[in-house]
Amino acid sequence: MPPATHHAFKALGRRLSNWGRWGEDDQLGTANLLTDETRRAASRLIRTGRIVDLGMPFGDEGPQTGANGRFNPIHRMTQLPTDGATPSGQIVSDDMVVMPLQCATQWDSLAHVGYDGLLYNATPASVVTATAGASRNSADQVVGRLIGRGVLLDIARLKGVPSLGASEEITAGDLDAAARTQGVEVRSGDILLVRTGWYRYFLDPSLGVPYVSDAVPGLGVSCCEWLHERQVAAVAADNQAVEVKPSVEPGAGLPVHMVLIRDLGMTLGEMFDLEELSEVCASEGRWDFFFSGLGLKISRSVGSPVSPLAIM
Ligand code: UVW
Repeated sequence: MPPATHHAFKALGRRLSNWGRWGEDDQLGTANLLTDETRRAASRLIRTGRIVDLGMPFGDEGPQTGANGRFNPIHRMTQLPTDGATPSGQIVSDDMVVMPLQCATQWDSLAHVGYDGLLYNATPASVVTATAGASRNSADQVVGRLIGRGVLLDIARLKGVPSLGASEEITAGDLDAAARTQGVEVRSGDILLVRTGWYRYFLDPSLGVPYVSDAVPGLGVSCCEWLHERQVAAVAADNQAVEVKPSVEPGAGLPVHMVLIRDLGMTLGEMFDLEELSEVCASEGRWDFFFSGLGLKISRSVGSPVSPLAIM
């Protein structure tokens, strides 16, 4: 295997880099492209008011297998209405949850992935510590801003299949073809949702294909430049990692993560449920909508659970 420094994605990352573009102290990356103007324009896309829920349930029915320290949420009660009543008769239930922030529908922050010791905007990886979490580029910096024009590119529909195949790569050409076929333009400040169809394996385990595994379809490296050229603010998909696994570049790990998160400063959304949205968009003949993806502002976190919505 060549030394790590020779991987092709690094040259691409250098070429597309947004480091310094919004200042040396910037921690928002391409979320800077979400402005008052993009939010105002997105609000005008609400026509019927119909909500399409794009999130997974956060429960023990989640997709995690225990691999990589990721498990499904553990929900416990901390107070029960049968524990006792106040003199007025008041009774109370409280609860708590223990979960990895990467366990279900989630945003990856700009502290989640880097390479060669650096995170987005030349931030040293040492800003993430075991006791303090991420003192820069954390999820809480950005997740309160992820709202705007959402666009769905439905690659499974484009290819006429319920789901792309295991390890099937989506190329920039596929994104172009989907946009052309659907008659939608991807513009600066959009939050792009890409449907592979893989979510069906989470919804229906009887299909016998693991939803979380090392062989999933998703974006290939050529999509990084496509997203950069169109000035996309954030990208999300219905699979585990947004990108294809394993990567086409041998030994590269997660090159799309590394280029998008570390070099472009782009927040990634994973495990979005795009099944109903695909049907609604097809039946309404429109592929853009008001998108709300506000995450949890967990201090110094590197990821955030999210319950995203499309409002039609
Ligand atoms: C890794 O597996 C590193 O990340 P993600 O969950 O974002 O795919």
